[in-house]
Amino acid sequence: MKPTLMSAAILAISLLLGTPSAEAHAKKEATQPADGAVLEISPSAIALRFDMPMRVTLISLTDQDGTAHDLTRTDNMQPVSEFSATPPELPTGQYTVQWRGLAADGHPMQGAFSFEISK
Ligand SMILES: [Cu+2]
Repeated sequence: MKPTLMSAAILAISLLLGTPSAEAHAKKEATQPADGAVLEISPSAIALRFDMPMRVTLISLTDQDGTAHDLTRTDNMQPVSEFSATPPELPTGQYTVQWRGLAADGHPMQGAFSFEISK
């Protein structure tokens, strides 16, 4: 086959097989605080940046005892590339943020990250 035909054939096959999941589309690009961060003060925001708009359907912040801390959202449940929510003043401890979302391409996504507040 000529190279162009070969490319076309490979493209057709990959379209038939579909896109490999999770890796190929929207992913969490960065978080605030960064995953594994050790902070000296309570963070002013809990934020996630995505490479395509994401409707965040659920986000939770829990401490080392499993106690949930309410986050105040500002996204109105709309798809956003930059999600941000405000936590209450948090005491020292270890925290985990868990989220679920629906990407603009229709794929459900989820993830988690952790940080610590240590004085
Ligand atoms: Cu996707």
